[in-house]
Amino acid sequence: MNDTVLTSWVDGQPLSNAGGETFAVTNPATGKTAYRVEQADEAVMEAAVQAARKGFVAWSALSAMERSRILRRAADLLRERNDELARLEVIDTGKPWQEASAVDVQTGADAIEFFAGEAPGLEGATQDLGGDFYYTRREPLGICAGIGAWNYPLQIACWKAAPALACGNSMIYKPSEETPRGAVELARIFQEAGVPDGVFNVIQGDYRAGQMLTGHPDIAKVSFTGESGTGRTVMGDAAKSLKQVTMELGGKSPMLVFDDTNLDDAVSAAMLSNFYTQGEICTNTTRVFVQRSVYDAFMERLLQRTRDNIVAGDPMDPETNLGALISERHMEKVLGYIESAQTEGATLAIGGHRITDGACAHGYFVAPTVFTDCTDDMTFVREEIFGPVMAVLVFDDEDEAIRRANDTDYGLAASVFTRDIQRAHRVIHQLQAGICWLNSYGESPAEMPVGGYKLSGLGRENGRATLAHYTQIKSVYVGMGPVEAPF
Ligand code: TXE
Repeated sequence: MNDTVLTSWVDGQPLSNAGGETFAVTNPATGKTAYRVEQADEAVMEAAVQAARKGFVAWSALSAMERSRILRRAADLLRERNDELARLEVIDTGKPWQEASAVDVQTGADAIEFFAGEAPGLEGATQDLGGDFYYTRREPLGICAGIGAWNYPLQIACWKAAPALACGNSMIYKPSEETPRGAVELARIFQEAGVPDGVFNVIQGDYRAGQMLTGHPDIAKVSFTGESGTGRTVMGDAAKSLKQVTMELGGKSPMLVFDDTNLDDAVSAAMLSNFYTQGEICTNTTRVFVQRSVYDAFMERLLQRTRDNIVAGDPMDPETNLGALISERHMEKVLGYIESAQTEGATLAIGGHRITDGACAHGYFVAPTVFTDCTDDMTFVREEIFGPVMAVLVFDDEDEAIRRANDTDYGLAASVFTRDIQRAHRVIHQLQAGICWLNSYGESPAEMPVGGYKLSGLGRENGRATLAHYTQIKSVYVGMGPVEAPF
């Protein structure tokens, strides 16, 4: 694969830059260059805007039913090609095959199918005003930009394209420079499904390509997925031309394990929300608060299952359930947090090191890591690590747990484990988080809106609520009589 160069995809075909600048994409599991990609330049960006403008005219002129039929075909094509698309995601992300083949493509296709179904239901309202009347129209915004993160490349592209296109908009999408390929595969599938050329375009590159999107006056909206710090920069740049924004940002989410819960379920959720996708999931509940009376039993189960049930290795091996972190730089960042946890006094219960044996020899693998004796003020307890590093904390009573869980600038997700139904809802309703799980973790169906409170974001993705972020309401007042005037 090393000799192929991936380009941007504009107006239904590959488009090269003028200067020939390229960057390498590394396979995180092998540390080797998988392929090279061209950095989009101003000319590519301008061509993408022209194409998106043309595509918008054609696409928004179709009826919602016509758009719906085409998007449903795209969802079917994604599912038909699940395995080949999942393999590409594994090469780009280093995540295990057993995840990519079961989750990444499916959840992308689900979102496209969901919003294809919502499109024909988009409607305005009308009200009789005693003779005169008004009606409203839900109109598309025009050209929308999407900027993606690297942990779920194809899914994130689908979650942004689905509502945008269902509502009649066109899109210019920039995937993360770490994982450029999924978005181009999606563009090809949209074309094959019947989406007119120019409706979904992909520009490749690092933050410079992202800045071309946030700064372009003809782009009406930016939907961003990434770190909270980057999100604030993106929102600031988008504000200059008053673009609407959706921000899906970082988190440092809590899990509360009360003494009456099924501990095996709680341990499953704690492991899912720290080790699945090797901890590179924004909604991860990485602060695990356990009620004191069940702490020993919880820890015994957690450490036994972490010791016995996690298989790090070649991500394409179906047995592997812990893959490689996205890059050497990110691995060093995660190892740095592990170091700081120990210097700040936390006890390393398991893991804490890079894995380099066998198939992991040249990849960026970090062992599943659990710290105990943690305090809320420790750096690794307050900051997002985005790696397989769990902080276990102990609490005594409900009010203390809620106060400590909310003691963060983030507000993305939370999960609560208890069999007491009144306590469950009483606690969940007090947690400052936009995505909450009760006796579960991680499920994110296309029907359910997701998004953060506080520094974890603005707006929502998935669910009917998201349609509001991709349409604008026009009110039309109809005068049925003479225009009365004092002049
Ligand atoms: O983010 P980065 P990453 C978050 C997750 C973590 C982060 C990891 O919590 O914090 O994403 O992804 C582009 N102007 N979520 O490291 O570095 C950059 O090229 C315009 C939350 O990729 O912020 C990339 O395409 N664009 C999410 C994208 O921004 C810029 C779920 C993100 O880069 C730019 C998944 C700039 N100035 C991950 N700088 C959720 N909440 O759902 C960078 N980019």
